[in-house]
Amino acid sequence: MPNKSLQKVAVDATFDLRWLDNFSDKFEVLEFSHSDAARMPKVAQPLRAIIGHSASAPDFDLYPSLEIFSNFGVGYESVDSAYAAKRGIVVTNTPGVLTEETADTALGLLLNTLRELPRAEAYLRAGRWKKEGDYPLTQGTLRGRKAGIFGLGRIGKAIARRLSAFGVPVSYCGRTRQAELELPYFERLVDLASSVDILIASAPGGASTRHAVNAEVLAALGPNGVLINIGRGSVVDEAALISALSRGAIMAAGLDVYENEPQVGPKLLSLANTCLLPHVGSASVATRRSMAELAALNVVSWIEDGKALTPVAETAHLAEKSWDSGALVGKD
Ligand code: A2R
Repeated sequence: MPNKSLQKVAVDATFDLRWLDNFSDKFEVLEFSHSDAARMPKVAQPLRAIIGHSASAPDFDLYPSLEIFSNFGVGYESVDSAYAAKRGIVVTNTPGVLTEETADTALGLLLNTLRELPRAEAYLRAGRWKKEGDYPLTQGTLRGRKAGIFGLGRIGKAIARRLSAFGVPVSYCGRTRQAELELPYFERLVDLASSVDILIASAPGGASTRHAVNAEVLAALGPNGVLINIGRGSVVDEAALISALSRGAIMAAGLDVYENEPQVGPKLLSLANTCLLPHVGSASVATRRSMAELAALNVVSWIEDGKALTPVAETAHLAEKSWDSGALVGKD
């Protein structure tokens, strides 16, 4: 049995340890919140692993012995994985286990936005049905629409499968055409937007997608168009979106993610043609548990077998520990 005091793992306090059977028996677990991360080094050395949500280059530099950063979530743009790669630290994420849940949420959000179902329920609960009569007919409907997906990856494809079952044709935009798919492909987002009346963003965050959905794309989507964002808030230029919604340049928007979470500005909140969710795409007990298990299994597998299970692309070459590396000798 390895010495537990040499198996120090720091875990973000928002991560529910009760989901991880035996995890605390194997490792010395140090819980931290973002505000105490800077104090951690005093107690955390030699730290081997972190399970968390974000890490900058200076964060990584606090921990010279760190071997693995296990990101709780599939999106990892808030982890400086390029710097981690330089330092020889493997970064992992939780792909796959949240795909279907997030796609379900996207379809719910789309229907709620078009058919105003949350507003209709609020109308009933306020006693207005009995007093004022039927809820007004909705301008929005899914019938007769065409959808475009920005970021046709695991989640995007799961959304496309659902849309297909709903009888909605799908096309997509991404950096590369996926030759094995028969769906129409658009290299430019503005061209995708002008050919559909539902635009669904399920692309990752980060510099390469920042404000990809801008005023030009929203204008191309047009006055009958609906925007759904289930990926990352940074992908949409929120000021341009508010302007488009206020002017009727697009019809409506359904958002699960925002530029400055958990702040949602008063302008967005005041617009009647929005359906706003508090980043709940994957937020069921079962799915968060699966994500927690995968995040923890990456750490267990790394420390016990020298293998990271789901490394991110930038650190994929580090996914198998080199046991004869001088830097690692004596750590077990
Ligand atoms: O561009 P491609 O062909 O590599 O396709 C990926 C696309 N994508 C982009 N599209 C346009 N511009 C970019 N700069 C760009 N970077 C990536 O997004 C791929 O089709 C899709 C991402 O798919 P996956 O890697 O399979 O991620 P998954 O599991 O679907 O999650 C998507 C995002 C996460 O990154 C979180 O931000 C959020 O959903 O939960």
